[in-house]
Amino acid sequence: MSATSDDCIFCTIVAGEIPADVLGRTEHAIAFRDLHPQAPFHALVVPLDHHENVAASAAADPAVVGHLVTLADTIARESGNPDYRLVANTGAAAGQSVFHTHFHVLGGSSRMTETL
Ligand code: DGP
Repeated sequence: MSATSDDCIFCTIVAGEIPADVLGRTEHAIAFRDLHPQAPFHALVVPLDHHENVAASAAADPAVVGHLVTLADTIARESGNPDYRLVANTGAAAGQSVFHTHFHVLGGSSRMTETL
């Protein structure tokens, strides 16, 4: 496990070194709007500690996944989206482009994008 990775864009957001539209933050995780939204509501929930995907985070500390799901539910409800999808792409062939654990939180329409 490593707490941060020098070349990771989400680590730079966690550190406050580049701006993000932050929707919530806990001692374990941060939530911010996706730069390229694929649904009317599209946020990312990201653990503060760097791991390459959700399985690696779960292996290091299973509670982290619970923290991410709880933060996702909080920001979805607070933004008026009690119905939402959580998506965790794992591996490049599955569409993962940022190799720091994250869930997409998608809401705001009946389909909530089926392509992610
Ligand atoms: P994935 O392809 O599943 O790894 O999702 C990565 C998402 O991260 C993608 O939807 C775009 C988003 N993203 C990439 N760089 C940035 C950034 O600098 N800021 C924000 N807010 N989102 C980013």
